[in-house]
Amino acid sequence: MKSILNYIDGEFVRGKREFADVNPADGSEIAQVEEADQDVVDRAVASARRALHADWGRIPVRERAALLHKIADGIERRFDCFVKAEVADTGKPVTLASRLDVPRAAANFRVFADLIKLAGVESFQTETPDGKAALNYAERKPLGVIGIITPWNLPLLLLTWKVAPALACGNTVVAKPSEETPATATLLAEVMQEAGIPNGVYNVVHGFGPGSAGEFLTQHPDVNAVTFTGESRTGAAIMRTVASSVKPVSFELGGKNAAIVFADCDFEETVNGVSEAVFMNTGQVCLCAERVYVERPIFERFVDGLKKKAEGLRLGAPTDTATDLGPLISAQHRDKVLSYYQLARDEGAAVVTGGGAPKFGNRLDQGFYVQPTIYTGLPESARCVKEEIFGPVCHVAPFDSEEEAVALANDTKYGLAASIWTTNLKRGHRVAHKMNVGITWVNCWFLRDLRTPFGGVGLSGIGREGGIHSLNFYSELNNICVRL
Ligand code: NAD
Ligand code: 6OH
Repeated sequence: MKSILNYIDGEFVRGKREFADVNPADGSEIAQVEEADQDVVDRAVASARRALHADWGRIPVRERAALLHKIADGIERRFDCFVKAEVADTGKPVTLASRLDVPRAAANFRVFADLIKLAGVESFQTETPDGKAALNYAERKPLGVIGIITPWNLPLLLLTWKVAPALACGNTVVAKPSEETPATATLLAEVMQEAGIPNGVYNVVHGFGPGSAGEFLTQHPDVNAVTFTGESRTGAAIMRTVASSVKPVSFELGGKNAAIVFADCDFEETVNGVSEAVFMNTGQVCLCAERVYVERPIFERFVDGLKKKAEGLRLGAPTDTATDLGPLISAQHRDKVLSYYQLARDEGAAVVTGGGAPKFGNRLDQGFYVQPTIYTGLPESARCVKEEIFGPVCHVAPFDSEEEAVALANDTKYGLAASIWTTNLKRGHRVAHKMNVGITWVNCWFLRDLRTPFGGVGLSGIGREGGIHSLNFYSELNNICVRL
């Protein structure tokens, strides 16, 4: 059986305990993962600190950027390996990993390599009371050792989304990938070695959250900042852990995102777009739309169109290029999503399609599949309309006016993303301005430009990453004021 190892100071190291890495498509065991205990995490943090004080923060930006491009080259060279590992760990269709996850991992390194070369700093010429002047300019310094904690839904994409800007800014990192999807973080360590990244710059510790590597890392006194993507509740726990040492945090958390469909939308394009927004990655994307609001004149027709799309999605083996939807990540998550399917019925929903688990009659029956599911008829107060389910499911409700649609979309404690579907661009802009979220798409969804701010309001997160926002989080700015 294959072992997935921690990576510390340029070496692959074991822990004192192991846990199983499971393929969600059939429940089979892929590998044994070496769990990092307190001692292993301490060694990882110490190695990152040594590397910070050695070369990494001081090598010229141009060289650092060139090394980041080499990492991207390495990911591209091992494209098939990364796809295979990601598909086995997550159960996502091979077509999705090839189109989204692995290319984005390489792009994350390329974008931040280029951005750090171009990034300037603020400077101000200040008039002094005696009629003279002073010059203010900010200096960008590494923040230090960054603890990176990431989830299982887009493991490599979300890990590299943080590693790339952190390294670009001269930091060193200790990454703890999700216990469900450990493989690609360790594979990335091999790429780091081949690219010539100095030892200690990129470290990986495997394990769980509380009482394990995640908690050991976030509470470590030598970790200078924590960047986390995952559930809002976990974000709150991490915040409590880092409070006593006042570490800066960047949090990308959950969502209960709305799609607003106006009667004047391009119907076909919108059915396709909303279907993607609800079902991509089996609904396990923080940006997925779980609430769809449709203007009443096209409500029935739209629900029917979305139903046909859902029923046309092929559930199957993730390795099959004909598969549209893979399983959920784990038996536990499957049970959670199925319990929401039951709850929706208990809360009075009408089931448009789905609502259960499929039967394949083969080994996939040991996998964690659920049917793509659409409900209507729930009151806005229903738990299924309020709570993040994180599965291939949405509730569709009608609305009668623009004001009502805005009020419905904003009636949530989350605030990550919204999508608006209309051919009236004036209205598209107007409604977008009223969305209480961090990211609004008009006539598209999950269309990314990595220079743009990315994050959420309310329970959906703290801070923004992307472009200059990432560079600012992963840097300390020292303002220098010189009297002239
Ligand atoms: P999770 O919060 O359960 O786990 C995320 C990571 O945190 C894992 O590595 C886990 O081991 C670690 N962890 C758990 N408890 C911890 C603790 N007390 N201290 C330190 N680390 C701890 O999230 P998940 O189930 O892996 O991912 C799904 C969730 O992530 C959803 O809520 C989804 O919306 C959210 N998400 C948000 C974004 C975003 O950009 N906003 C992106 C992806 C996923
Ligand atoms: C959440 O599941 C998706 C997050 C996506 C990003 O962070 C990104 O940069 O595209």
